[in-house]
Amino acid sequence: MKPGVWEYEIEAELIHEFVRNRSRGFAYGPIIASGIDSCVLHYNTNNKQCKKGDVILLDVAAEYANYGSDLTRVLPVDGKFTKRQRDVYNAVLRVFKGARKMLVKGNNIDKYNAAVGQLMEEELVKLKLLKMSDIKKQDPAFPLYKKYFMHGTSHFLGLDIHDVGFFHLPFQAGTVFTCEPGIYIPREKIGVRIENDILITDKGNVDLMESIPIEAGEIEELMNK
Ligand SMILES: [Mn+2]
Repeated sequence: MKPGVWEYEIEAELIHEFVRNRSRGFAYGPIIASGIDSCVLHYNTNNKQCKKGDVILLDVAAEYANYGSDLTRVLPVDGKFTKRQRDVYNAVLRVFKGARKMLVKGNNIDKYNAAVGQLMEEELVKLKLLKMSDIKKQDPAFPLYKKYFMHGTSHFLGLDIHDVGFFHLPFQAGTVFTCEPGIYIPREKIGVRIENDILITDKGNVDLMESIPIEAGEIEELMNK
């Protein structure tokens, strides 16, 4: 990962590592999206050269023993986030951590989405993308945060990537959900989504991807080794 690398070259490295570790391949079409395309939710042409100063969003994961996994990370192409990129990254990471805590037995999708939406509103105000005075006046059916975060926070995961499940029932132990908040600002060419897979248990939850670096500093450190 460095300026000048092509998105498909990164794709090639990833499939190589997956297969040599006995995966049968990608769990879904990989999204390797640098620059402005980090804001395109299902970009998958993976056909651009990566530029210094841009972020790159990697929504890529392996299938293993017929089960899917689903992961997203965002890296600075040149190994160092700009101040603004890091601020957006940390905002998404705070929402991720808050959301992850709420993926517990007995909670339900409506309460969960509403609470995540509130966390997102606070972060978007801090990033000066929304004003609290406007949020107070918003139509609850069309919350303003959806301009920057226009997808769901979680879906079921299993044999399929968007697996089937009962969204109207309270969360149950044994379920795996993704947790994937994001903030997308096309005019700044910054799209950040952070995604791990979370297993709900009888006592809280387990982040199945907690060993994969997620803090901005950890990512920069790894890239500059
Ligand atoms: Mn996902």
